[in-house]
Amino acid sequence: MGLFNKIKQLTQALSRGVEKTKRLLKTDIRDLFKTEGRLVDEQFLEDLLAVLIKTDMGYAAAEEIIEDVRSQFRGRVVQMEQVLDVIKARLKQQLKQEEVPIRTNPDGPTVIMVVGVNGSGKTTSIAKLAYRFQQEGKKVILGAGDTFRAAAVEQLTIWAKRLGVEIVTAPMGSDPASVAYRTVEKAVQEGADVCIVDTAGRLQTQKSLMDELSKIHRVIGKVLPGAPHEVLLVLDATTGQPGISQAKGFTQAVQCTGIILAKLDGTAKGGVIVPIRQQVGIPVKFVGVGEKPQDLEVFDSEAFAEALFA
Ligand SMILES: Nc1nc2c(ncn2[C@@H]2O[C@H](COP(=O)(O)OP(=O)(O)O)[C@@H](O)[C@H]2O)c(=O)[nH]1
Ligand SMILES: [Mg+2]
Repeated sequence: MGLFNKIKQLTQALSRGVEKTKRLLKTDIRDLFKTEGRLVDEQFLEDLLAVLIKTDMGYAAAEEIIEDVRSQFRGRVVQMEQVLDVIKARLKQQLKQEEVPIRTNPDGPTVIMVVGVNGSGKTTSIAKLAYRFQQEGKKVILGAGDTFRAAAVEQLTIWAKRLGVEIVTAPMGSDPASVAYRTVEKAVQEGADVCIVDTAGRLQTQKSLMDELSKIHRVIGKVLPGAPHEVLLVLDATTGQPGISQAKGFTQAVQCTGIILAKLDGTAKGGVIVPIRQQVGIPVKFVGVGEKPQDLEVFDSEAFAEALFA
């Protein structure tokens, strides 16, 4: 597939996820224009800045875009499309990242550990990942490492049954590191391709719970040197800007390798992906766009910027 078609396909896939953010941008920006175009004056730039900030992209990024619009169009009458093109071009640069969906292990199971605060979408994202790997013909094993709540084990067990994948569980209250250990061990023994370990939700400020994550990480590495190959941090897009400090805290405490931005479909604050990209030093690998196993899309910076204005 050519690059153009690939971006087009990714754009279509992402567009339902950014529906709410897109609607906000479209309606509010359109309101700034008349059919005969619009004079780009300071008032216009100020109003445009306010619209951009509403998406939670942050002041710095919005100001950068406004500078582009100012330097290109100030004092001229322009059409909306011209302005949107300038916004898109800058957004693409702001979001740019290496294309690395998932780092796989060529000599054995790829181990993925999933972390984040309570309710961010970890367990659901694991089901989505499992579904995605299954579609690729891969054998998946899940580890119910959230031993904190009985309901959490149950939830993942239901997903495992529905998807037809194996799951390793332990009674509530048991050591999550031992669940992780047994999951990876089983994956190695059974020649599974992918093994995904769930963890209980926690705050980046809870030192002992963050230490527990490091322990799980270490234990996984003992069963399989080099593992985990990915530590995915699940962020809730509806949290908006406060999610940034969460992400920073998590990446400092455990070595996260990528972000899944869940619940993008539920918010008009999809612009939050900009400060996430710029301030948290790890790539956004996937975005969650619904509650079903199919509702996980690969993040692509070009496609994302296109989808916002499609
Ligand atoms: N709309 C929407 N809901 C989601 C998405 N991801 C998760 N959820 C919902 O968010 C809630 C919490 O998800 P869960 O996976 O249990 O979070 P966890 O506590 O981090 O494991 C559930 O009701 C999920 O169905 C998403 O991408 N979009
Ligand atoms: Mg959970």
